[in-house]
Amino acid sequence: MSVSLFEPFRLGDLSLANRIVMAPLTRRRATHGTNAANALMAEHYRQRASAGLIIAEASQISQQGQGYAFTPGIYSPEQIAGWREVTDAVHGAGGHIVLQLWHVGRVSHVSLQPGGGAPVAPSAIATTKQVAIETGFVDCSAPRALGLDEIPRIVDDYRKAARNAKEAGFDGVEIHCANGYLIDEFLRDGSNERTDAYGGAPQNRARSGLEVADAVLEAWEPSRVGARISPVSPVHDMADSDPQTVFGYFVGKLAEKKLGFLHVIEGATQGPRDVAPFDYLALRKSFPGAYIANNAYTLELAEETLASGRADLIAFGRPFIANPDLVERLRRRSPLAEVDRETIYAAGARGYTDYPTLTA
Ligand code: 8OZ
Repeated sequence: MSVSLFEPFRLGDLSLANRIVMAPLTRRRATHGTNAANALMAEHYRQRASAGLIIAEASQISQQGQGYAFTPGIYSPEQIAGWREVTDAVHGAGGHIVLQLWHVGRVSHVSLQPGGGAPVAPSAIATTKQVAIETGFVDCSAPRALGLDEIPRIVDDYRKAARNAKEAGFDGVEIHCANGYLIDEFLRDGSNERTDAYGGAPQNRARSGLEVADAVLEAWEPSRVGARISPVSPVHDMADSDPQTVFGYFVGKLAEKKLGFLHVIEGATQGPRDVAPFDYLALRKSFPGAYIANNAYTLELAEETLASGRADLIAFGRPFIANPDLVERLRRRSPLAEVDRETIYAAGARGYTDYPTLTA
């Protein structure tokens, strides 16, 4: 039985208008000083509300969880109020929107950290990659290894952030377990050399992510909670000796907790899909919730993937930047507008809310 991208999909008790998901896209448009979402962001998301589901950009759960200037947070009253404007705008346009909960781990810089301290990570292993602070790109600062007593405090930050997302009017949350940020750093053995209950065997490396899931599930029905993973992505110097085993274990446990969706970056983040062999279908089969496939999907590959039953929903990231009406353009098989790379992470409306629709 063949399904189309443009057919509705039932995600728990939510009725999504189609199977097209807007992937989370970091755009660094939060209000300077408060890192709160704002009217400009509300307009950006409102323009894209024809997606079946919007996964709003990664949002730090605490100041410690921030790694780039001007990304939005979800831990202060101003930030909750800012996101409320966004969720109202999307709901007013008939869309659905969940928030991605983010702790960057070692991908940060001392200037963004509380008291100018070192970023935190499972182990004191630095990434050679850069982050953007207020003044431009800089090398990530060397991280320090988290003490055992600090992990419950971070889990608690996720618990509060999950509650805040509910207060802000989101339809659910996605736990960011991908791209070399904190939970991913625990999962993969290239960044986790701990010898305590949070390192070593896959069961231990998955522990912090599973504790976070439990905390988030105190605020949300499982059907409204998802997780995003990138099992073989080398982004931020990430590596694992046996990704199939550790991600197989992690996803199996998320399935036991009845999470509503699993969102998988297949291949390299912002890169090729075939970077390393991995059996994504095995993950899909072990997870009874919705499988959202992501990374460089074309219309053709998306249709073929849905038709073959390898995914329930397809997440498009970069195409949504320049095509607010991506759903309509795909439906009409119209050419897609090109992204202006200069304004992806810039400030203001240019390259953010000024991309026209087909009919404009
Ligand atoms: C691009 C720039 C900064 C952050 C991710 C949150 O890759 C991000 C991100 C992407 O998940």
